[in-house]
Amino acid sequence: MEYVETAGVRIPKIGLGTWQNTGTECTKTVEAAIDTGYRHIDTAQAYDNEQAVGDGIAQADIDRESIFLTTKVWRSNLRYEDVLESVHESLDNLRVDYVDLVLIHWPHPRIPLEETLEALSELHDEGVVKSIGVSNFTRSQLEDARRISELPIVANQVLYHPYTDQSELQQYCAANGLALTAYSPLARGDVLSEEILERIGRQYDKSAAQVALRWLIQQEGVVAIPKASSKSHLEQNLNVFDFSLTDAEMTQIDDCRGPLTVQLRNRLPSVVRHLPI
Ligand code: 1BO
Repeated sequence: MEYVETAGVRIPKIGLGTWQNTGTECTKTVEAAIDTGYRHIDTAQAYDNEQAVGDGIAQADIDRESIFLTTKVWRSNLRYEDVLESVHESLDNLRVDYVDLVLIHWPHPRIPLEETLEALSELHDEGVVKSIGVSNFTRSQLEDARRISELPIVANQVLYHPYTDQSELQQYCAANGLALTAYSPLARGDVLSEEILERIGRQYDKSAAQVALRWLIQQEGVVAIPKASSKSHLEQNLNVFDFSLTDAEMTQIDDCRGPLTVQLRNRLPSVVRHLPI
């Protein structure tokens, strides 16, 4: 495993994304992922799967300290007291004494960041939150968070895959030593039949998915959290540290834009970001 190191925090470059994976299926996936070698698990209170994730961690043969565990506070819970309550509820759901990273899941246009960040800082002082970050923040929102926060903002988690352009945010994060975590790194399966990725993959005996993940983690500061449920996909997604893409291949993938439907779907986070709830 390789890591992104930021403000004294070591984040495994490949983690397990659990968005839209719930119940027993989620528990089995988390347990299988840990058995396969994953040491980074990503959940959120809004995913409605924290208990299932906690069960998976409990059932796996692993010490809690060996896992980098992230959860998120949903945007309707960003008032001071609500943050405290939400994180404590997450700890109960997950049945852990602390989480390694808590993210503000989406920015809220009407709740001051000062209030949310102060609550996160209190949770850090309490010892139940080891580090904090944000998700779905634009560069300017991220700059505000960094300016306001007493604690380092260690990561911004955003939609990022070969059909999105996050180059400006990636450069900003790299220049300032933050992790940029890519959710839906395989574009919900849309990149699996991308001809450019398949062609590059043939040179290395890798799948399109592995090339897409490699393209992400080969960029400075980038972490990817692909979702998978079968043992073979879990293994494949983790097996991306034994080859490197050339600069020319990285550029070819930078230039992929994908079908129009995917391009339109990629605009969703920026639309949702401005909704009050
Ligand atoms: C609405 C959830 C997006 C990924 O965390």
